[in-house]
Order: sequence, then C-alpha cells, then structure tokens
Amino acid sequence: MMRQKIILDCDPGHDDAIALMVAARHPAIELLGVTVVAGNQTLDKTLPNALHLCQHLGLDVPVYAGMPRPLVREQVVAANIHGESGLDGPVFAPLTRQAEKTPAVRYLIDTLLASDGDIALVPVGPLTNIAVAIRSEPRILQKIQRIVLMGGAYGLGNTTPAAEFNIYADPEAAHVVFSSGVPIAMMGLDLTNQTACTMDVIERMEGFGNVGGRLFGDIMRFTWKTQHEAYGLDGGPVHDVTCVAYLIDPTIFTMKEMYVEVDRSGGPSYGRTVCDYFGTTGKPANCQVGITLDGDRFWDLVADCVARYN
Ligand SMILES: [Ca+2]
Repeated sequence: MMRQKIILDCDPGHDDAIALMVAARHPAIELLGVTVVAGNQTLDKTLPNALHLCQHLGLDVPVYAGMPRPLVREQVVAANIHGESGLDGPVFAPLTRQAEKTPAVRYLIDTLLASDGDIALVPVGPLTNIAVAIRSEPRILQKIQRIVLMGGAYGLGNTTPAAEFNIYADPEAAHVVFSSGVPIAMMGLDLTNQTACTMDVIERMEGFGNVGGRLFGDIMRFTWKTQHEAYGLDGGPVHDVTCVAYLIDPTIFTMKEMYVEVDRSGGPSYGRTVCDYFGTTGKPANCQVGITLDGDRFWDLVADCVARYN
C-alpha cells in the first residue's frame, strides 16, 4: 500500500491528541513529523503536550517547536475548552522526550523542498507555522501536495459568533494559506461538530484496555465535560481527527468546492472564513469544504487505530 506522507501541525489540545493517535498508527499514513504551534495554549504548553503524547504512546516521530505568537494580532488561547495546560485530563509521567533542535518552519521548508511533492500538510491549529514557511520560502508552494486543515466554518463560529478558533487565533496567517493556490480541504465546524464523542464512544475505546484506549478516555472525558458546559453538546467533537480521516478514506465525507476568503477587517467578523457556498462571487473555488460525514464509519476508523496501541 502506498502510504500518504503527512506532517501534522498541531497545538495539543485534546482533539489534536486523538488526531496524533490516529495518524501515528493507521497503515495508510506515514507520519513524517509533528510541528507544534501556539493555539489552544501558549507554545510553552502545547510543545510539552505534544512531547508527552509521543512519550506516553511510544511514538518515535520527531517533534519540532514552531511559532510562539500569531503574525499580527494579539495572542488568544482556548483555556475554556482545553484547560490551563492545554491538555487537562490525562496525567503523564515526567517528560524525558525533547523537541528537535531544528525550528518547525525550517523543518517544513527543508522537508518539502527535498520531497517529490508527495507530502500533505495537516494543520489542525492556527496557521502561523504554515504561513511563515510559505512567506519565507515560496518555492515550497510547488512542493506541497495539498493542505487538509481544521478551521473555519461556513456557518456559525465557536470563538466569536462569526469565527472559529483556529482561524480567529491568526486570521492573517490563514489568509496566506487560503490565498496560496495550494489545493486545500477545509474541515470547518459545520463538519467537525458532527464528531461529538459521546459517552458510548468513550466506553468503546476504553474497552480496548490498552494505553491508547485509556488515554482516549482520559482526554475525551475532560472534553465531554467542557463541551457540554460551553455549548450544551452531548460530547466533545474531535475536530482535528477529521483531517487525518479524510486523507485515509475520503469516501466517509461529502465535500463541496467553494471560494473561501478570510475576513481580516478587524470588525465583528474578524477571522471568519467567508465561504461562497452558492458561487455568488463568481470567483474560482480555492477549497474543498467539508459538509457531512458518515459517523459510524468515522468512529470505526478511529477505533481501528486506537486498538493498534499496546
Ligand atoms: Ca487543534
């Protein structure tokens, strides 16, 4: 089987953790590296969180420290959803794993330039690392196979009425990515909110009785609680996992081509992904936008990966 090469760019983050678990174990994915960005929490928290996850799960994938601040705006974090640590819930052993010495942006540029154009970028946090890599070395644009990102919405936001967190946390970086000309699949809230991880899903994963199932439970029981309190949902969506699942089996999803532009005007819609659902602008589509997914097949895919941990 030809494995899809990916670089996971993340800000763990509870759903980031599950995305990492899936990406690291599914036989259709070759996880080349993990680049970390500030997002759900500051980088001095998201970076150790990524290292803790790799150490705890026994993953030998290299981890790189990325951008600690957004490009232009002041920093915002999502402590209301992910807690003070950015990954509240699980308790980890003291950290011995270290990040690579190479900065994430350097790693992205060097890896892409040396590639055959067969690497997909999977950003599931604010798009700062990807934007800085693109602006620093535009030649990578021809080398990125595609970008499958979690962010935005054509409907309602979750951080402001208009904007989803990852895009709101760095709208200027998101603009660089959406206007890059690289093929993009956008998994926005309209789609990702269909992945609410209900208690029976949590119990199914815990039932494997392995390190993966236990970690899944520790993470998603915390998320279940915060999402229930913040949005009245029956479970915490695993937003970021949809990007990895889409690369593994796109037939689980329905997508729609749209022209998507990020609002950078600074008003009440700052950070909104303005999605031309009906093609009213006449501008050519720059994005495949996620619409629906088959929940049963999605959770079967996740379970297949969780079961692969010892
Ligand atoms: Ca994330």
